[in-house]
Amino acid sequence: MEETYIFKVVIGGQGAVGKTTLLHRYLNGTFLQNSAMTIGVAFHTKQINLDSLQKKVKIALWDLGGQERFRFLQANYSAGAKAAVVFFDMTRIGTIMQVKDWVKMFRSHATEDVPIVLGGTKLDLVTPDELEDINHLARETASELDLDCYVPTSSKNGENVDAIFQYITDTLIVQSQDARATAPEATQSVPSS
Ligand SMILES: Nc1nc2c(ncn2[C@@H]2O[C@H](COP(=O)(O)OP(=O)(O)OP(=O)(O)O)[C@@H](O)[C@H]2O)c(=O)[nH]1
Ligand SMILES: [Mg+2]
Repeated sequence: MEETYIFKVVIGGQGAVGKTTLLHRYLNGTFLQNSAMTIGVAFHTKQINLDSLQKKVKIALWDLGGQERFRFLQANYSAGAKAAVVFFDMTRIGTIMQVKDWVKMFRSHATEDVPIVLGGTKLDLVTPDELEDINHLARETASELDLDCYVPTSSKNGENVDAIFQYITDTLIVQSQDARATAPEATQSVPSS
């Protein structure tokens, strides 16, 4: 019988770093040239069929508006998340300074051990020289904050966009299977007809 897994994934990061544009690329496969600021929060779902495992994964993606004024919503909407991605803008390196606050918020409102990916955006706009320094700082940040991994992305050409969600899906499937092995009633999967 085919099983369906449902996972909530929250997307954070300072305003205008490119969260909505990245989700648009992931969901529609195109670059959104002039994305409007997200007012509050936006919600999307994506279904992935894992034919080889006879499983379906539905990810509920919560795109959190990054502007300071939505801070009160960001925490509320993080509850129950099974994974998170925090983005910074590789062309505005200062945006990496806010990553720590997002991580802290996700760990206190989702779970302490929620898997968190650090994502860099706008890779298409940085030179190879700049990239070296940016990658160095990003890896340092990921290690200091004990994040799962760092992935530089471009929503313009699609580089590494799918890779982020592939990582998350793989991680959550493995976690669910581990959870089922030790406590069958704690699994996140629901049977489908
Ligand atoms: N060249 C380039 N531009 C990008 C990329 N990602 C995002 N942008 C641009 O960056 C701007 C901001 O992107 P958004 O996706 O709206 O940013 P956001 O993080 O959702 O912002 P908030 O909703 O305010 O939190 C838009 O003009 C995008 O076109 C990218 O990978 N490459
Ligand atoms: Mg947005």
